[in-house]
Amino acid sequence: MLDLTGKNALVTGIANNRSIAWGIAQQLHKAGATIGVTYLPDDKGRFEKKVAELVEPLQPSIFVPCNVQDDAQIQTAFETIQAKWGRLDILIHCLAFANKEDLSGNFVDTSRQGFTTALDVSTYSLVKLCGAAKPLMTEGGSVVTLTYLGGVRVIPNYNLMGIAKAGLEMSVRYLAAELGPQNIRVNAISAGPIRTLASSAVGGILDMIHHLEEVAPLRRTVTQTEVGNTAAFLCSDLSSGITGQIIYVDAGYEILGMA
Ligand code: 0WE
Repeated sequence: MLDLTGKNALVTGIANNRSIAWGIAQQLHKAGATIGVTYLPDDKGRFEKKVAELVEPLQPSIFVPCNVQDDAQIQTAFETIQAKWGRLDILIHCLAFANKEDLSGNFVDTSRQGFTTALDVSTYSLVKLCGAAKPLMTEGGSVVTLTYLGGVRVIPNYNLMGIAKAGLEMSVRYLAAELGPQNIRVNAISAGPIRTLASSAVGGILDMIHHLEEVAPLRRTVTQTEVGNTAAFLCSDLSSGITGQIIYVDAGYEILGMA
């Protein structure tokens, strides 16, 4: 049975009710986990209010700001976890950002600043959060991050994010190898395209989704709940032998050669 009772789970990357991170948080909660949530703070606190209202039904015992570009915020967030929970079991990493101009046009035009920012937020943040989580995962743990096929194959316009995801997937393997002896497992879910705040800002996402509905083996896209259920599996003892893996939750699209 999938049972996460008694486990403390920190979920990053909830922006609104379409966020994949929100789908994951709900499924972890359903399986009995205690939920902690981080949010990206902004000047007016609008984001904080919105996310707080959304996650209220899960009664998160931790709700902390965490801009992963700021080491001090990461440190403070994990001090809160240490103080409130003492132990962390599950870390969900659902963070990515690239400047909009770097998600279209020519990849060769990517700026140094844009490259640095995208890899800082989307790739380095996993390494940094794992480093902060490690001392708190005293009874082992499970780390799950989100990736995309554009980190393995060339997908039009994914451009810089593809490089960030390739780095993220390789980070999963190095982290899994290094943290394995402490029984901390590290895996990624490669989700098919889903309409979210991030993807909706991308031109042509609807055409991509319609194409997928025609060619993917399951003839449909996947839902936040399906990604959430796979995350719950990866966080549970049902997956105790799995680490360092990239699991595709993409209605089968990845297997195709002429799609
Ligand atoms: O990883 C992603 C989205 C990542 C993302 C999206 C944005 C849009 C708005 C990162 N940074 C930003 N920055 C913004 O300003 N996906 C897997 C969704 C996605 O994004 C694409 C896709 C798909 C699918 C971009 C181009 C082509 C396909």
